Amino acid sequence: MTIARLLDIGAETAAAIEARRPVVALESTIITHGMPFPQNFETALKLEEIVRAHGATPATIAAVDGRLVVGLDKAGLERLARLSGGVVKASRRDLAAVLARKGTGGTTVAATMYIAALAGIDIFATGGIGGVHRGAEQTFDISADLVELSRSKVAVVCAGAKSILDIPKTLEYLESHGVPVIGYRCDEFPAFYARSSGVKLDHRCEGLHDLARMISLQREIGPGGLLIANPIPEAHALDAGQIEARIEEAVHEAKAQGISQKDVTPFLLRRLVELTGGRSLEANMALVEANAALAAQVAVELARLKA
Ligand code: PSU
Ligand code: MN
Repeated sequence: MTIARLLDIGAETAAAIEARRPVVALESTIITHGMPFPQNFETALKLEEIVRAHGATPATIAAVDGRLVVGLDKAGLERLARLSGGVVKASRRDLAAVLARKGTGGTTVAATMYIAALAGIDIFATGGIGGVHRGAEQTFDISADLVELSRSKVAVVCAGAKSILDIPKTLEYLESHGVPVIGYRCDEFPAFYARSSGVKLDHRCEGLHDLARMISLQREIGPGGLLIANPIPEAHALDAGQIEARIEEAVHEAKAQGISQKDVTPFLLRRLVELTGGRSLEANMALVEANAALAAQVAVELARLKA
């Protein structure tokens, strides 16, 4: 018996995987810990709609009642959205404990990548990945997302990492662990709310075909996946200086309140929404939608390459 016995793959997702049609995985910590209700539910539905509109099948992944579900239905998405904050944030190391108690939780980028790979899904869209936190030289706080990128053969489309993190250290870590980082039509790693971070990338890609070829070759080279950085659409980008000041404030508060470990990222995201009067939430929604659209287009191209 393989680990596949722990997966519940939705009928539509299973049919698409079986027929080698394009599928895009979506994470669920963004639903349970990344956005408030009801924007989290609206975004979850919108992402699925966008993936479909670009010719791929969406598969939102989560832990539900002790099962690893791949391809949540609308009722499942709504239930998770309403549980916002009141449910486990499940990274890879939490999966066994959550399943043992028949628990429910939003899966992080790390856990979602791992489950997507088990299900045979090659590409995954999210907003921002976890990374090396500011002050990591003291706290050692480095997201399991980075480790998983070096292990699971899944391409992750993100809008970079927000500067609640230490972006140069995050990129150093990915380099050490052999994870390719490709800028989609950009030369710098994007900073989530802003289109650039000042940190140069080694590889830039202009088109979908080129990107699909890189993903397909990285699948052969392995052992891990690949990170595609897609800057937030121009119209939704926030002023880098202004957001930076709010981030400093939120990071300072987290420290003062003794927020640590897995609570750090959700705390900072929540505080930023408050400190920016909702502007950070709006930007977050726009960039994750753009990532879903790009991931779906790349998935279509990848399926074509394989055929
Ligand atoms: N960054 C965001 N939104 C999010 C997250 C990160 O802008 O929702 C979530 C993702 O699920 C990511 C997780 O995998 O937080 C990283 O948490 P940590 O830093 O504790 O590894
Ligand atoms: Mn952490």
